[in-house]
Formats: sequence, structure tokens, C-alpha cells
Amino acid sequence: MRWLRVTLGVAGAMLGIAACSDSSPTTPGAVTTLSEITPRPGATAVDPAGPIMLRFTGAMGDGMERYMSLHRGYVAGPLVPMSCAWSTDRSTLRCKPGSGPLQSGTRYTIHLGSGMMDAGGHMVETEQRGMQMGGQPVSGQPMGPMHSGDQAGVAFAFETR
Ligand SMILES: [Cu+2]
Repeated sequence: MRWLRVTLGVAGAMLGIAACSDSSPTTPGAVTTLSEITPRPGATAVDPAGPIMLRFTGAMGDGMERYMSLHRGYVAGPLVPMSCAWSTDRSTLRCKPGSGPLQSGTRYTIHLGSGMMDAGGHMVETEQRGMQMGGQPVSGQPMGPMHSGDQAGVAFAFETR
């Protein structure tokens, strides 16, 4: 399986996207939603070197990885720079912290900003679905370092072992 390489820089300034993108068929009328988060929201004893992944029910649009960020602590905490890659069908985003494994015994928060679009240019449902999956709403809270993407959205906390 081939993965398109993308980079999430601090402050989103270094967003780089590989130029190749296969056009993915989208089912007319189907609403793309968030379908899976790894690590599981609320999970404890997460492997600090384990996968960080978002899965959607359909192909996602170009550059949508900018809506995903990882904070140490809660959403007001510092950003953890990550390197992310989409699956060839663009339904799965896999990320790795840029500076090696996460710290042990530490809380992290995956922050998913509002406004993600699928490959067909339609809004992707992340909030309601995210809340059902154990996420917390994020809105109007003081953020730590600025980053790209809408800062409102939904947050998913987990703790490493
Ligand atoms: Cu964030």
C-alpha cells in the first residue's frame, strides 16, 4: 500500500503535500463521517510508540490533515509536531510524532478542528460522531500555540503508560 507523505509543522507553516493524488470515487449522497480514532478516546496505558490514526467512512480532501493536531496535556497544551500520511484511498490518516515516541505516563489530546471536507468537497461530520466516541467539544477556549485549521472542534484525550 502506498502512502502519500504529508508533514504537519508547528503553526502549520510547513504544510507540505506530495503532488500526486489519485482521484477517488465518491458515492453520491453519502455523508462522510469520522469512524475510528486510535488511540481510543479516554484510553489509558497507551503504548507511547503506538499508532496515532484517524479513519473516515470515505475519501478525504487534499490537505485535511491540517485540521488534526496533537497536544501534550489538553488542547491548551503545547503542540506535538507530527508527520502524517494518507492511505491510498484517502480514508485513513496515520501520524507519527516528529521527535520520536510520546512521553510515558502523560496525557495527550488529539484535536480535530471543525471544517474537514471530503474528496467530493462536502463537509465531514466529525463533532457529533466524535462526541459519541468519547470526545469533548472545543470552542472559545484559550489555545496554547496557534496552529492551522479551525480551533473549534472536538478533542480526544488519552494517556500513555
Ligand atoms: Cu489543536
